[in-house]
Amino acid sequence: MRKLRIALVGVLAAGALYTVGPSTATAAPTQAPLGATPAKGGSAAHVPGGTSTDLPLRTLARKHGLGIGTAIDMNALATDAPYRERAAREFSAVTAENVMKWSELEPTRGVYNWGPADELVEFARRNGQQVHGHTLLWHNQLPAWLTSGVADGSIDSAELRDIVREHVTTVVKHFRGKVRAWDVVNEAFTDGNAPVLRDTIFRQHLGPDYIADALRWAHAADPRAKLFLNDYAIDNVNPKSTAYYELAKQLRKQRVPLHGMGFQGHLDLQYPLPIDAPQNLARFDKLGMETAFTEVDVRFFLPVDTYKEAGQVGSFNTLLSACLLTPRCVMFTVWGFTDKYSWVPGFFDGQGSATPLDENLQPKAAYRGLQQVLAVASDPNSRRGF
Ligand code: 9MR
Repeated sequence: MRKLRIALVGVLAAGALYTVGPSTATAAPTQAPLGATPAKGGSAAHVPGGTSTDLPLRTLARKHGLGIGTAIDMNALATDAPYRERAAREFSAVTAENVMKWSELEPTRGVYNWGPADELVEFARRNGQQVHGHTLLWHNQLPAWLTSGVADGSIDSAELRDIVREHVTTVVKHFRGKVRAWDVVNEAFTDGNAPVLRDTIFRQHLGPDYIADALRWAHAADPRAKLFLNDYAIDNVNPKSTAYYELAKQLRKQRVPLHGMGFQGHLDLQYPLPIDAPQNLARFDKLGMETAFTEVDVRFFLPVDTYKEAGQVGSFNTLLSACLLTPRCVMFTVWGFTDKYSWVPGFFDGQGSATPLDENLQPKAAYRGLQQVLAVASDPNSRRGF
């Protein structure tokens, strides 16, 4: 078997060795198996002669008090038994990739379709997983009755406010006690060097305070749920992440119930590695907030080669390491765990291979890298409370 060992340096564990190349579940271990010291309370003990795949990510993450999550595609969960088994085995948290979005939950005004989301919650319960709720307010995947009603003026600003309050309240109450945390507002800011609140129907008709209002409504509906804002391209310290930092500071000063900041982490090898993610997360942590990577994947232009694979290992682990370095970084979630169902090829022409497992659900170098960092990290932040 072709094997190439590459030393990755930099922000990653300096000098750590990554085995890069085709990997199979039966490959002979090239070094002592990971997690030779079983995680405290861990059930998956070291298997003599076994490979690193014998220790699922959720087991390795337990000693850090860190939730390891994935987005779940409900069609795949319904039809693909190996997908279901992997999802249960590897992850301690799940996020609905689509079925908790407004267009899915309320396709017809006043008629809620809870079925698929309830199935996910039940799957999580059976497998001892937490549910990360995604998402209450987003300018995408809104129901057509809502967007067309606002557009043609049949829903005016006062009515929209009532509808939004009702939606937030109904959804959060429905899942009360079953959803650990909510992405209350998703992708509220514009991109670029001078981010402002996006010109969504919420911003237009409810005013800039719609974020504070939504947080208060969600908190009233489930006082125990952790309430997050969530966005992409904010992994580094940059104008957009700073806009969130300023907003979070202000909201918390006003005692608005904002508890967490979600960093999506959709990375692309053609852009710089977000190496100041630790400093970025630290400033939110200092505000007393939880942080989380909520939608991590690492895309690149196909075909796959060894260098891109190595770059992908580094990208995943830059974010994972930033999370481990942050006392209240509670969760590291991938946006799909297998290339079989990833959203990436459908959205970015020519790109793909963005998740830790290949299309046959076999571990890639990226998966091995996550295992290694979880196994070797000496982490003083094990009381994250996930
Ligand atoms: O992965 C989701 C894909 O299946 C949907 O078609 C798409 C619709 O906009 O949303 C994707 O998930 C997005 C997430 O909800 C918010 N952050 C960006 C994600 C990728 O687009």
